[in-house]
Amino acid sequence: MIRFLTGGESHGDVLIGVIEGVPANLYFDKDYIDKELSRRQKGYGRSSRMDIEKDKVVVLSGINQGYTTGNPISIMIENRGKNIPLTEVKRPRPGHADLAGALKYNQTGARNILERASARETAMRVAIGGICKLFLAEFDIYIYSHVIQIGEIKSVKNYYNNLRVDELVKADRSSIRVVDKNSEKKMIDIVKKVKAHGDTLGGVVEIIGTSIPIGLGSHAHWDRKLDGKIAQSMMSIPGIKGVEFGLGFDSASKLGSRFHDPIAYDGDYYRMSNNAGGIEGGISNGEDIVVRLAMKPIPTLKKPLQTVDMESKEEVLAQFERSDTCAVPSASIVAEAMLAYVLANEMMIKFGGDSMEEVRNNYDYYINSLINR
Ligand code: EPS
Repeated sequence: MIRFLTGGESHGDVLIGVIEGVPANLYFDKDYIDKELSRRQKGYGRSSRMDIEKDKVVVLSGINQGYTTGNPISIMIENRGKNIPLTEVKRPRPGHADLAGALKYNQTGARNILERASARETAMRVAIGGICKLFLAEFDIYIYSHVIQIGEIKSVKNYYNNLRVDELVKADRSSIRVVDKNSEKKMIDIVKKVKAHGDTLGGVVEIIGTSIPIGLGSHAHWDRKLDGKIAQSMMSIPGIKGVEFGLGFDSASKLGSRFHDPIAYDGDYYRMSNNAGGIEGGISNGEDIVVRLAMKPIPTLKKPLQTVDMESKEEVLAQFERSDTCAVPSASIVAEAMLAYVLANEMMIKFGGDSMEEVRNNYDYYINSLINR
């Protein structure tokens, strides 16, 4: 089993991560992880904070001569944007953790809450997800993402419409992580317009995992279901309000005969469609895993909504702090990281071993055994 913890505040000195359970002898490609960090920092609509941060991972433990040792891996990312005066926030922003957090933790203001609730923490998740991606790549499992909607503008391409999986690499070349050029321009224009009005925007991202073996997760108990675990991890990303698998909410209006994916055989079992998004009964069925997330608009508004001053109890306008206009492209990278973590953990639950060689043997044995089933 792989588990991880993160620590750190948005404007504190560092972010810290500890990941435990990664087998020994996995090549730790630091450049790859740093590239993952820079992918998260891009994206049209981010705040000027992204010009300040140049996220890079520093390894503190668990790696020797470029390879994992099987010990807990401790890593750190330095915050450059830390020298700003951190005044107390008494006018909590609707949509943030500010008010509920301050009341729950018995604080007179929201500063200590928002410093941790900030999406800055997701930088560390991307670094940890990067380690998980390195592990998954050893089994040819890859994870992609792209933006399919910003505000009301929808991309003409998504997994179920006009998209080939090999086109997904194009998302990295787009500042808003959209594969279709026409939609890109419209999305950038709408973010620009909304920013000029002091407002914010959300959107929808699609995450796709490929070459997933049959049999991750389990139907046998509620807390072992793969879609349940992925959904929890996705909902933990700041700003995410909805998650769906495959055709998701659209499946509700389809006939069973039109929705379910017929089974075929060509030496291996496969599906003639993938409306289920690669998971049936809480178990991966060997098709691509397709997850979509709806992200709400960023709650920090230049034209703030009404709130209540926590001291005077007067109705006032919410505090404005430097923030993003739209962080949907970044959320897609964080979602890749979370999917990578859940899948790496599931791989270890099913094929677990203390070294990569042992995991590989267990994996190969299982894959070969499927041929006669
Ligand atoms: C965030 C506000 C902004 C974002 C930040 C998340 O930071 P600041 O308040 O310093 O301008 O840039 O995101 C990151 C720093 C990051 O690395 O993603 C917030 O309030 O959640």
